[in-house]
Amino acid sequence: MRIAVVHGPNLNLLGTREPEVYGTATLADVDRALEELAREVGAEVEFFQSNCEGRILDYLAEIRERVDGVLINPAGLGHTSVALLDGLLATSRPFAEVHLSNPSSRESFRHRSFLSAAAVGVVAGFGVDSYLSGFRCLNNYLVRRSGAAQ
Ligand code: CA2
Repeated sequence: MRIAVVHGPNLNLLGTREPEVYGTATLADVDRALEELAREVGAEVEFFQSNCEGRILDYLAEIRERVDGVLINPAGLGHTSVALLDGLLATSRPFAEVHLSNPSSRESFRHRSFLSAAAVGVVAGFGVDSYLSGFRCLNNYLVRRSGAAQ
């Protein structure tokens, strides 16, 4: 399976600020851990981060043909963007939503996600482990689904 990992706005700052909320790992550390996990489970992975919503939408439109699923930390866009939901749906590929922190235990404006209802699953609150669990679960889901389709 080939999975695209998308990191939303400001996640490039990971490990540099607010370590009490988001931990000390950098985005490069997260990507390295995912690369290692992908090798372990025999999956392929590619990464994308942007602070610009339009660039994320363009990327989603571009990967449609080459990936089987999308793992996304939408960051703040998850709470605000119907366009991001539409972009994910337009890929016609299953996606999983992950968050480092648990948005449900934070400010009320973080409680709503435009993506969650359309996601295969959501993992939140476990720091880098949210990404790793989300990746493993999404890969298992895609493998099972491809077997069932044959
Ligand atoms: O917990 C998460 O992963 C979030 O998606 C992170 C978003 C936040 O808006 C969501 O509610 C939950 C914020 C991403 C910004 O990341 C930073 C990392 C380090 C320093 C500053 C921002």
